[in-house]
Amino acid sequence: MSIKFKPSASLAAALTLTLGFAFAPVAQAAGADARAISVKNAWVRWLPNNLPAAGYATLVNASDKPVDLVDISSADYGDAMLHQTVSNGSSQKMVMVDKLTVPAHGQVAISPGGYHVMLENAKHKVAPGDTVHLTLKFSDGETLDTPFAVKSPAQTN
Ligand SMILES: [Cu+2]
Repeated sequence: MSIKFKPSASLAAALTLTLGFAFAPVAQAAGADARAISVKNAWVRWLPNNLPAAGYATLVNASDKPVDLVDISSADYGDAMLHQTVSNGSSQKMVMVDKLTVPAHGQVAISPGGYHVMLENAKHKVAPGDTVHLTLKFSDGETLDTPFAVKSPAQTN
C-alpha cells in the first residue's frame, strides 16, 4: 500500500490561498479607520433679504468610539454656529451647542426642529442653487470640508 501526500499538499495550498483572501479585507478596514465621520444630505435653507440661513446634515460615525463635532467654520459665511431649537411650552428658542456627540457606529441628524447650523454674515452673495462649504471639526482631530447645497424655502417644503 502506498500513501500519496500530493492531495493533502494541494489542500494545504488551497487553505493558504483562502486565508490570504480572508485577511485582505481586514487590512483594508484598518487603513480606512482614519476617517471615522462622513456627512450625508448636507443642505442649507436659504432665506431672502440677508436673513440668517440654516445648515442641515446627517453625521455618520463608522468607528467604535463616540466622536464630537466641536467646531464649525465657513469660507462663505462670517459666522457659523451650532444651535438647538428647544421648546418652552408654547414658544421655541435657540440655544448654543458647544459640541454634538455622534455615537459609535451611529449617526446624528442636524435637522429642522432639532439642531441647525446658524449661518450669518455671508461673505458674498449666496443664492439657491449655489454650493457653500462648511468646515466641520471633530474631537478625533478630523476636519471635513463639506459642500452644502443651497435651497430656497420653496424647495424644502
Ligand atoms: Cu439658530
